[in-house]
Amino acid sequence: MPQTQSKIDQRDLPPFLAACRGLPVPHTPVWIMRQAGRYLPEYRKVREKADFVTLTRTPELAAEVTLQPLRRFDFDASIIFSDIMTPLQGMGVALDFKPGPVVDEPIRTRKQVDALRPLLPDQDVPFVMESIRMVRSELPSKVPLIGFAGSPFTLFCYLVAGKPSKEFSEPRSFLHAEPAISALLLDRLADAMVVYLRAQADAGAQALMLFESWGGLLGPQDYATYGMPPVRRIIEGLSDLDVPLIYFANQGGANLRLISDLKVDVVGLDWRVPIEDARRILGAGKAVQGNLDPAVLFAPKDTLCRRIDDVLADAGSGPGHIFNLGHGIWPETDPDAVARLVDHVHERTSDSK
Ligand code: 1CP
Repeated sequence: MPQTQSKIDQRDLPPFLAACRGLPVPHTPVWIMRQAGRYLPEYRKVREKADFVTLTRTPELAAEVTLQPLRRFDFDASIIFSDIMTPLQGMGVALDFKPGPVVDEPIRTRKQVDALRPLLPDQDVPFVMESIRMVRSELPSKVPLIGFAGSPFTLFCYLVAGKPSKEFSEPRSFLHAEPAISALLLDRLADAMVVYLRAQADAGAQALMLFESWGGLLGPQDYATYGMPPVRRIIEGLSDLDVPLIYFANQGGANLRLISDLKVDVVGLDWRVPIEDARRILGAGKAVQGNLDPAVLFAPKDTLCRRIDDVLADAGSGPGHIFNLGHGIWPETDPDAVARLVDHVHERTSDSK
């Protein structure tokens, strides 16, 4: 009896949530990172009237831009419109978006770490939870909503460097010059992200994603020492929640063996990693998400479809693959290419799994 019951429950799961759990799906679910954004004319129109921070802090506007791509494309998931740096503003960090995050006073001292307030999501960033509730009330049940946060090391990069960078040399040297202050800051960030992600799940987020956007800058030894422990702390802090956790390991190919130890449901991959290799290293217990190079969306239709087929072939015929780009979509992308991508993934994989 309980077995029959669980079969029915599983069949009713939206494809995205089924894939997160490694369960069979009617088609490979697809969504794309930064699916709400500047490549959409309707997003640019909203941005003419409101700056980015106003967008994130006004639930009606955040909900509107979250839903915009869902009106155009048959995506299998949505992601709440916000930013990884938004909760840090709630902890007392003064920053602006130009358009990347720029911190008024980069963190370099113990005193600055001590001055960070513990995050109280309902008090500090209530608009995020309100946006989640609004989006949930409008989304069809087959399209789950993803809540998200930055990984501690990725947030650390912006806090210590104070601005976007390709190499993040200050944060990386700071790890070695000031290991104790670094570890303290990383732990503080982990604790804040636990309460932040829990609050998003309580408000209705059906999956949680952790963006390790800059973890790939760390070699395995430093990733194991500085990158992983605060991620483990977050995973443990969320372990009682029945919400799948996605870990986007940007440029994480060299660290996959270590990542295989993390108790996450899904690992997001960039295009530099063959999915087949990643699956072998990660083991059967984890689903994967990715990993078309966003540049390929600029190819002619036939090539785009062929390259999508290559990603699907790389992912193999087993369950537990969510189609996505290997990183965020570029603002110059033609929205028609996105429509083609979504439709092609669905057509190619319908009832084949
Ligand atoms: O002018 C604008 O419109 C602001 C540009 C912008 C946008 C649209 C920023 C500033 N953030 C966002 C939204 C955003 N950021 C989302 C929205 C939801 C969706 O995907 O549709 C998400 C998930 C993020 C997360 C984020 N912010 C990450 C992790 C994902 C990734 O790209 O690796 C990172 C690294 C950031 C920092 C950030 N915020 C904004 C920018 C331009 C950046 C990148 C800066 C850099 O290059 O280092």
